[in-house]
Amino acid sequence: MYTLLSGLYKYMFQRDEYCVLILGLDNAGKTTFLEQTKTRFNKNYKGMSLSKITTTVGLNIGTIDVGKTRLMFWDLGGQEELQSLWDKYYAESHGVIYVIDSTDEERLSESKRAFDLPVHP
Ligand SMILES: Nc1nc2c(ncn2[C@@H]2O[C@H](COP(=O)(O)OP(=O)(O)OP(=O)(O)O)[C@@H](O)[C@H]2O)c(=O)[nH]1
Ligand SMILES: [Mg+2]
Repeated sequence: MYTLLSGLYKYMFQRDEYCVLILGLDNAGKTTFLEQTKTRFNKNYKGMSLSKITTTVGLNIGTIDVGKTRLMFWDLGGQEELQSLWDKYYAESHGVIYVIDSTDEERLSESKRAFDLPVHP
């Protein structure tokens, strides 16, 4: 009976939660993407002015609900000295969004190198 009730409770009230990493070079547009996504999916969220976004040192966390699913985004800083921190988060994440500034051709190969960074489990 307990199993049945707890199963019903979970079905009714619990959301599936997934963590998604947002990675990419500094200035690629990760935090801007996250702000835009939050504004789009969270009805009452008054997005911050995009011009106020400054480079991320550390981590921004943003959450959106899509149906019964909750997505938690971890937006990490993309500066070179922060890239070594990316792999600390892989194990906890369910997916990765890799952001590339397609107009910044000069940094495309740098972006590829960062994407290929070795992962240390
Ligand atoms: N025109 C244009 N500018 C953008 C777009 N996305 C981001 N930007 C601008 O690019 C700059 C960097 O954006 P951020 O979102 O801070 O970049 P980031 O990837 O979070 O950078 P770090 O936090 O340093 O890793 C800002 O001046 C943004 O306004 C876009 O789609 N179009
Ligand atoms: Mg940022």
